[in-house]
Amino acid sequence: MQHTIAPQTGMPVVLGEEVEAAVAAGRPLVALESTIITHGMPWPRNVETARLVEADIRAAGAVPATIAALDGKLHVGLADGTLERLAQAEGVMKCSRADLAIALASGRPGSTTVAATMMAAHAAGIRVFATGGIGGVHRGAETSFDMSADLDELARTPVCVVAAGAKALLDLPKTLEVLETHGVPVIAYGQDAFPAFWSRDSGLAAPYRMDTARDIADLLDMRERFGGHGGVLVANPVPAEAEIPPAEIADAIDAAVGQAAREGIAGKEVTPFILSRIFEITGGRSLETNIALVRNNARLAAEIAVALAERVATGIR
Ligand code: PSU
Ligand code: MN
Repeated sequence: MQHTIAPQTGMPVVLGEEVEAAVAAGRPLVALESTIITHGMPWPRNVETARLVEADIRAAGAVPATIAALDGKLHVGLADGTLERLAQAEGVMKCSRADLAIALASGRPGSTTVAATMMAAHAAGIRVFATGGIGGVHRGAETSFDMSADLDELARTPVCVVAAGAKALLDLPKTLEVLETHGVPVIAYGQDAFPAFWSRDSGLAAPYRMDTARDIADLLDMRERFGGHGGVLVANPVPAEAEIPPAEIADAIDAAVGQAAREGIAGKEVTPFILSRIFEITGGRSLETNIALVRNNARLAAEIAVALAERVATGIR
């Protein structure tokens, strides 16, 4: 049985059965986005990856909550058949903050980006969210003004996003500057450098470094005590054996970004276009790296969620 809850936000949220039980029992939960399924990876690797990621989270002792807009409701926790239909469907709306109410009001199916997934996770009371990479400030943003709504959402919504940094197709120094301006703590996990999605090291130092999930849980608890301020970005480097070194991915990125500009790709089409071009140019290697890093992020997010639940259980606050 699924129930519609009435969260503070008033969003029409439906919790999946397993998610509802976990929320009620205070068990650790990890939110997952669905744009990576509908717009980030090709069928059938998209649904295979979504299932692996959910299994990784369960193996680490937490409950996965994949989020999507369906039939005018924001579903938090998808049954396996629903996940598969979403992964195969044509014409699914890519929903960031601007699109979510349009999908919900019209009843059209919509997948959620980092921004929209943060909104839904917060409405459902989920504090940790795993994804691949966040959207950021695009190269050439000084003329195009293309900055992902993910950055704004991190500024306002108190959810911890675990990502492999931001893609090197973005302008990473500007992305870090905007996060700092918006008061978003950026923590590199287990290293000093800010990771660059397919590569472990962007060449930029991360503002902070933490080495354990416990330390991150301590930070999240402290931040929540400030009263509902924005999110935290945990930047978890791709596992070494799956990384594509910066010099090897750089040409593919330049070619894809250049083609997007020449073809006049704009708005929400930019990120999916560039990702699929890089997939083609690298002969599919970028997808293998993407899958490895998402799974790695899911495992760390689950550890953080477990550490948070333990703090509540032992009364540390
Ligand atoms: N990273 C990926 N695949 C993706 C995305 C990121 O490897 O599909 C998606 C995420 O949902 C992210 C979104 O929130 O792209 C950012 O899009 P935009 O730049 O239009 O905000
Ligand atoms: Mn954009």
